[in-house]
Amino acid sequence: MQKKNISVIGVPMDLGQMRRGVDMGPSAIRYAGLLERLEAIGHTVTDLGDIQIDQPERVHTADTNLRNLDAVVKGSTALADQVKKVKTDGDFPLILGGDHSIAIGSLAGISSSYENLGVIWYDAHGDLNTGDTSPSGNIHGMPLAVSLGIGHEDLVNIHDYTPKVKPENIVIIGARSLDEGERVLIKERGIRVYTMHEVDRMGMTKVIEESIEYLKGRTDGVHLSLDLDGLDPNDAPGVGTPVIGGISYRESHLAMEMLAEADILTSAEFVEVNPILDEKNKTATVAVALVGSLFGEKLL
Ligand code: Z70
Ligand code: MN
Ligand code: MN
Ligand code: MN
Repeated sequence: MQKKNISVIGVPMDLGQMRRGVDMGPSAIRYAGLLERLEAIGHTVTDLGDIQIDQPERVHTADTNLRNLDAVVKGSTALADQVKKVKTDGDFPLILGGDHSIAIGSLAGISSSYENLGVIWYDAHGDLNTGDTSPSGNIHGMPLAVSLGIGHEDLVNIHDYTPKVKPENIVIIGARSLDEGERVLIKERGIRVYTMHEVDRMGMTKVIEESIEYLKGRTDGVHLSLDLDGLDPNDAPGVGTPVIGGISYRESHLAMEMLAEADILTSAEFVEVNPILDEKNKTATVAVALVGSLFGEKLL
């Protein structure tokens, strides 16, 4: 793979859900050796530090079904500003969460650089809820819908344009927990989804081959949004919403290696690492190992 200028951005965001600790995700991932790992491959890495996110104790929930809405909008806008700067410099944004609501800001900052941004959403969940369909009011269950332009106007209009992605440019991999409203949206908009059924039936090799082929033909850049809960909780226990029956560590490595070989990614984020719920930083260590494979680390 071509050597890249990678800009690392941490987002200590925990306002998109209710478990404390996910705001320490960026620290845990750095502590697991992220920068050294990327530099050892030969990439040039700049750590831009963390985006400032309000503390939950100081946030007053607005009169809406979206928990911490205003503070999430504020943090997402700050992230979008930073990501856009990185894109303008021609560098590769590598964003560390934080809960998955950060994808709202990531995609707002990235997408204006493309006509047809592709998105790989690696996740146990669809994250396609709105304030109306959400069972929880948690914004981390909504970022993909928001990026499609579906949801609260303050979220969909960050950086003053919408939508950030088109439904036909999205591939979801690893889904095994979908709410009713999300199922409806997937069918209505024709979003391509490889649930765990397809992962088991086709094997990860075919899932990624098809995904790459599909996105290559229709997009001019691809963002990987990897929620660690896409992996099986045995391999990635430090997440707020574990769902059994997930993608294995080995399948995930294979997926990252195949994406590295195809060299189609233009940005990536790793989210939902929660060190409080983790076993000796295992999940952050898994995240860093996957980043290594994604950026061209080879066994031999
Ligand atoms: C559920 C909701 C979710 C992540 C859980 C869960 C969403 N569909 N997303 N964990 N990363 O509340 O909307
Ligand atoms: Mn915090
Ligand atoms: Mn998610
Ligand atoms: Mn998830």
